[in-house]
Amino acid sequence: QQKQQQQTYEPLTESTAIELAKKLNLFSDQAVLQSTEIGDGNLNLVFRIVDQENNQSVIIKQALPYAKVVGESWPLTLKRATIESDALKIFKDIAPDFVPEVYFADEELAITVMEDLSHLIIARTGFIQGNDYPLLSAHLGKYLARTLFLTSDFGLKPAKKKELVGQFINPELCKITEDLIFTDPFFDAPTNNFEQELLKEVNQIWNDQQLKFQVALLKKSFLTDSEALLHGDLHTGSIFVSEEETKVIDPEFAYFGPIGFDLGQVIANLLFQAIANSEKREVIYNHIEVFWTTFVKDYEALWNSQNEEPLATTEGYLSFLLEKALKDAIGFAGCELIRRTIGLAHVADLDGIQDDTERIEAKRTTLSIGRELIVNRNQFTSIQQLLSSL
Ligand code: SR1
Ligand code: MG
Repeated sequence: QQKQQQQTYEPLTESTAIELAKKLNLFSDQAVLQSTEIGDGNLNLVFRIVDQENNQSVIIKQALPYAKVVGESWPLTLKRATIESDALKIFKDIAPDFVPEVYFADEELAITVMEDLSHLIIARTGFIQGNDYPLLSAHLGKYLARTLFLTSDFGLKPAKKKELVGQFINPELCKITEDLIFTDPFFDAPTNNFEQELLKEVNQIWNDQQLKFQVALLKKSFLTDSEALLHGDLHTGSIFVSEEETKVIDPEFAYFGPIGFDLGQVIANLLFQAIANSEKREVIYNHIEVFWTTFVKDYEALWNSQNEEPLATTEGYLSFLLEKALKDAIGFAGCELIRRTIGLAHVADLDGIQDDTERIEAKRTTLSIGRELIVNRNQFTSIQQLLSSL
């Protein structure tokens, strides 16, 4: 009976988070703990628990049974907490430098207790404050080469890959992406959110059959191509950084999908910075180029050294796949650019532009680049070609 009571789900408060930390023996019995709710995302509670005297701290992340960004009217599975902690553990094994450590997870309470990364800053926030993170792009290229190769049919034995595909069936979170990225922005859906000044451009999108046909193909790829275990929501709000370190957090949208999806989200979220600040364009384009070339170099090294697929040595196979990943990434990046401009969930890079005329102009540019990337993605054969077309 007592165990059952302890295990019943209830949203934590700052004080019950301290009680939980004590119950889990995360700190010494005598520790004086402070707790602050620091969650600024769309979905979860995040508590930072600190023992100042002993300079120790942990993060307790808890899923809410609804989407915080909308409210209790949008119920959401608690199972995403387990998807997230399981994905973090797998990614930590594969790419240890770029993933926080999980200390404890509980499915019933929907919590993950993990390493406190408060010495770092969320990459989107840091960029908006005018900072740059010279190693970020190479780190993300390395992280994705490892996670996307080592969880694919090239890096895993067939039975293990299929077992993991089953473990990471994530229908509710995938449905959010299917709706918010691939569907709603292309129709007059109630979830959409955009300034009236953009109505002309938005109507053009809703009536653009060529664009919608290409979005349908990208959505089909997202629905059906189980290539590797994706992070699933790899925007710059899911990345902690400093000048030396990069840590990828929040993989609650993880599932087996097309590798271009994670790659494209990184590209799009870097592009928001280049569009919002023309003086940063060269720096950001350089990040995108380094990101892609590092990904290709490291993926190629893994392909040549750790491949489980006998056909991998077939001439032209790797270059075909990498070219396909680039085209897919460009298309998915285009979808991310459009949905963050007119869909439900926006980005502070654009919304934070104070001057109305400048902000609307930046959003028009974003929509136009988004369309070009989606419709023309198959014409690009190199990242340099993409960047010089922008
Ligand atoms: C209702 S969730 C809205 C967005 O926040 C998440 O971080 C995902 O990007 C999702 O699309
Ligand atoms: Mg998130």
